[in-house]
Amino acid sequence: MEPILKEIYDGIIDADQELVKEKVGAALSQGLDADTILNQGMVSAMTEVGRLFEEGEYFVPEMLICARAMQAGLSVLKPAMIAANLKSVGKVVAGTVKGDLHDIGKNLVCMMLEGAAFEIYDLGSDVSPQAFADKVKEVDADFVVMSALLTTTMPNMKATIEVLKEAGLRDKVKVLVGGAPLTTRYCEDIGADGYAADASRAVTLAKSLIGA
Ligand code: B1M
Repeated sequence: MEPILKEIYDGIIDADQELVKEKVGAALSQGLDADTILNQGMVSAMTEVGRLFEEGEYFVPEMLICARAMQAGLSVLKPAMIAANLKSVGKVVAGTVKGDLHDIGKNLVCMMLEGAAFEIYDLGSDVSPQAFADKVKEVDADFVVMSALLTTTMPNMKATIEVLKEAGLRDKVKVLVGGAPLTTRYCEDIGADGYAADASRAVTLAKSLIGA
């Protein structure tokens, strides 16, 4: 690996936002292409962060600050990515379901998916079923990612799936769900395509569903 890519990789794992921004800028100045910087320097680092989380070495706070360092680097890289016309792996419409204001986990999932080259349309929190469906139609999405942290708002995931069905959009998208009170069983019961327990697993799941 190029030394500058290793510095970006280590910077993300150490959650050093300023260093990551500086080194991504330096890598671009050295003539490295956006694809190489993204995949070798950044996505691989987030994969390692996910592994450290799954092994119990990193916890949510570490994962969150590493994701912020990744986002900081992406803000520098984004113009070059657009210029290089990097193909996104898939379009994701994401949000926390209606009635639910918890957005930290959903933001983390969005950051990790964005880091894995998914194109994110983040609708925020308290998102109505109709708003999900409207955005899916507008951007021709490949995925709907829903988060719920309250047992009382979990049923709004099913309501969203129903609206997608009524709009004739259900077969065009993969519906992924997550959030602390969710289970695989609940995911199956409401007819979603997959459940992920955390942000790292959400990336693995989304990639597996499109064979990426
Ligand atoms: Co509230 N809250 N909260 N809260 N809050 C919980 C969820 C609660 C468990 C606390 C408790 O009682 N122990 C409880 C829910 C009980 C229940 O329903 N069974 C609760 C309650 C009751 C409430 C209120 C009703 C309190 C009140 O007003 N009386 C109220 C509801 C407001 C509303 O939403 N309408 C409320 C409000 C709030 C705050 C606004 C103060 C704040 C949220 C701020 C924000 O998000 N911007 C808040 C917080 C911070 C929490 C706790 C303490 C922390 C949640 C969090 O951010 N965790 C929470 C207790 C807890 O979870 N320990 C609690 C960190 C985050 C990174 O984890 O969101 O689980 P998490 O996301 C993980 C995974 O779940 C997964 O990946 C993430 C990262 O690995 N994941 C997905 C999440 N979404 C995914 C989607 C996917 C895949 C994976 O799609 C594929």
